[in-house]
Amino acid sequence: MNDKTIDLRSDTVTKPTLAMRQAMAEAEVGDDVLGDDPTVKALERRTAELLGKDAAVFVPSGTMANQLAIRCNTEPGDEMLLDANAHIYWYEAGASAALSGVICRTLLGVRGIFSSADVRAALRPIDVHFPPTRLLSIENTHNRGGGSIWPLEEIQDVCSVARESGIRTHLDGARLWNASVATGIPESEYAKDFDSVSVCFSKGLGAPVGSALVGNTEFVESARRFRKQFGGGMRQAGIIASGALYALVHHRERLADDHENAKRLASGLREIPGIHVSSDTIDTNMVYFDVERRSAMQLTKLLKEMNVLVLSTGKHTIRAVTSLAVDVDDIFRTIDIVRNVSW
Ligand code: TLP
Repeated sequence: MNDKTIDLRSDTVTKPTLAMRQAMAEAEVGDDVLGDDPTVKALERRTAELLGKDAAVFVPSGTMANQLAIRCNTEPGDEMLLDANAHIYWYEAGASAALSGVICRTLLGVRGIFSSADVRAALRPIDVHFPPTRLLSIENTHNRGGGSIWPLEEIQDVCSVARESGIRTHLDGARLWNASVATGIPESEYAKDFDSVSVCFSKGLGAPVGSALVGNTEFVESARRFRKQFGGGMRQAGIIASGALYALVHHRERLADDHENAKRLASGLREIPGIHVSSDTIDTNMVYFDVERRSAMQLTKLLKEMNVLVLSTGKHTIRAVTSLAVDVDDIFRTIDIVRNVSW
């Protein structure tokens, strides 16, 4: 038996390559809280350029980038509009309430994508009873939406409704790189309509640690203050920023391979009786599927015994994510193993 573990739990499981480790070992560093780390500065400059914004701030995680954006764009008691399946709503441990005192109002999107009509419908008159709606957040690609990509026109529409209504806008772009590689639309084009954008280096790009928050100069200055307040000021962070910079330069284009592998996996799974792939289209690197005969927990356990790791995300739903941790052979092996254990 081939005993390599195939890890499809997330694209966060990727490990730094030898060349990336080399770059990290050689990174020039300084005290970043004091503004002295040249590698962090280089990463921030490059990220801001790619996103077409004035500035960027390097942070330890995507969660911190999103939460800083919420803190900077709102005041306690404000309301934020976001999709009911947004990462910020599901997976950030209630941080928007705990750290920013913000109440979430959810919109029911399709695969994470809602419309400008949904935003309009959520708007209320200014009234002493209502929490002021101050922020609109979207996620692109959308994780629980199945790695779905927001159409650019929809983004422009929802952002223009927000702007007309004096609502600020944030993009959770943890996997914006995937959207750009899949559509050929540059990250800067996707980012254009937003006041703030978070991006991650530690997902499909394969860096061990790190995310960034981008926006205009004033916004990023305020994010730096809150980063310190949230405990995210790092010292010789150039070591990890160097891995992120390496990933940005060398691993963006190869995300297309992950997208091909996700399509391969979905089409193999579709052939298996009792397995239903949640969506007809696989936009990027995620495959969600439902299992008929067993609970998702049971199947996850059986697959683990066969060295295939996936995540159960619902009673009968499983998520498999492709990344540089898996190759084509792993995908075909996974399909065979699922076929053998799912019945
Ligand atoms: N997502 C993780 C888990 O938290 C679910 C994963 O394995 O997919 N935005 C989006 C859209 C994300 O998917 C994630 C991570 C984050 C933000 C947060 O990033 P980190 O984990 O760096 O805090």
